[in-house]
Amino acid sequence: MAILDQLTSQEAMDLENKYGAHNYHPLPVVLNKGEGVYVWDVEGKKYYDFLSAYSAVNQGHCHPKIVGAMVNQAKTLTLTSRAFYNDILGKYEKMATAFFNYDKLLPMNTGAEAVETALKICRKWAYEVKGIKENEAQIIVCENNFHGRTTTIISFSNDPVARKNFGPYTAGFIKIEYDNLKALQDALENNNNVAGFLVEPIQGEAGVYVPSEGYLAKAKALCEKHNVLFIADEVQTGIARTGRLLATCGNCTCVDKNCSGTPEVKADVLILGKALSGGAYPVSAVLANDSIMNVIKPGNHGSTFGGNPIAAAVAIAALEVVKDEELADNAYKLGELFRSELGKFIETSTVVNAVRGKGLLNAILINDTEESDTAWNICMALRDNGLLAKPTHGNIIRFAPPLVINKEQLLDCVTIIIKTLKQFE
Ligand code: IF1
Repeated sequence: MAILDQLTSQEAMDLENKYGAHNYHPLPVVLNKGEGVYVWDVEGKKYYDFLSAYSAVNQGHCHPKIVGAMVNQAKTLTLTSRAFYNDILGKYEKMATAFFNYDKLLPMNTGAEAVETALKICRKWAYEVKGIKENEAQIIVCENNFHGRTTTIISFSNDPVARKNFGPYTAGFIKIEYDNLKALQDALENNNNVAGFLVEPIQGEAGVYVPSEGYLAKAKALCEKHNVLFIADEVQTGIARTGRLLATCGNCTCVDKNCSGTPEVKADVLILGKALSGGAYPVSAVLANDSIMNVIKPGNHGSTFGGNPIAAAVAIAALEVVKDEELADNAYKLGELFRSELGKFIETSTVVNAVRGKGLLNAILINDTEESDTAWNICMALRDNGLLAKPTHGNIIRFAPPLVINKEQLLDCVTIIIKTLKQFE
């Protein structure tokens, strides 16, 4: 078999199982094409993509503007390293800092790298600006967080599968309950060594937990009161996914067109990834104002590919698509429709307990235990019915289509989802 011969699904899965590390348990479907809200498997079957690579493909698969920018840049200059300047990184940094209203951007590649970068910036700010004694800085995080898979990040995870046997763990983190302001207040009031509070505006992997109304704003206010950095991990919730440019925009109605940059909750440090590139290329970023970002000096931090020309070109195009196609507004309106339609079904369903989410980041709670395989079996049936989704923890199924989905396609997907759920009633 020549290496680039067309494979059957089974052949492709067998190759991955034999030659690839078993760090995933994918749904048994083998994709070889994507376009907008659709993906195709190697046998030519068409599916709605209701995962969007965990909210990386917000702009739709293979968006022509994004792919075009990537191809053009790839033909010109792919990588310089940061040993030299290039003619597109500054343009991207200028555009993105204006887009999100921050003074500066530190470019990285993956979401986890950006989270690690934010933690380093927070610690350095704590020692050099806040005046915490060196090596004493503490960063508050939430139970059931997901911020990536590096050793430091899993050090403050409470997911045993992500954490066990990867010790010794990085110190300097305090875990509190998510969506619990008293817990945050207690952690802040009794400890002058707190440097930052790292939080997901919606806990995606934990099961699309939307915090109480006002939680983020009050948490930010508590951080301000105690001179602690509010660090928003918008890797999954950002870039229009939740019906606003950022989840921390809250109820701000400027959407994309003329973002004033004064969201309901403006993070001191903003972490972006995934759809910052529209899923075409690894692009992540940390944004902050000068009073924070300027603690970083030459040699403190970096990455071979961080801010490379292709990443810069792709990110510019990806952000322009978000604005030009008003994806946040579309996500807001179609998210309302999605939850309303599923809500009607749930009223009489014995298999689904609830639907929750914001914009087009939603999840349904299956009426079974976390240990059951019902959610998995439902996703297998959804696959057979032409829609791809995957459970998060046990009995929760996340639904996150590309934000370019239109009303007709969304209602078609609602029909598929309800028809499939009825098979399990
Ligand atoms: C996998 C989960 C989602 C993230 C937030 C940082 C990162 C992620 C809020 C790190 C990444 C991805 C990782 C991917 C599956 C997916 C995921 F299931 F793992 F937890 F979305 F919920 N902050 N999330 O969601 O970004 O380094 O991956 O670029 O690891 O399987 P990354």
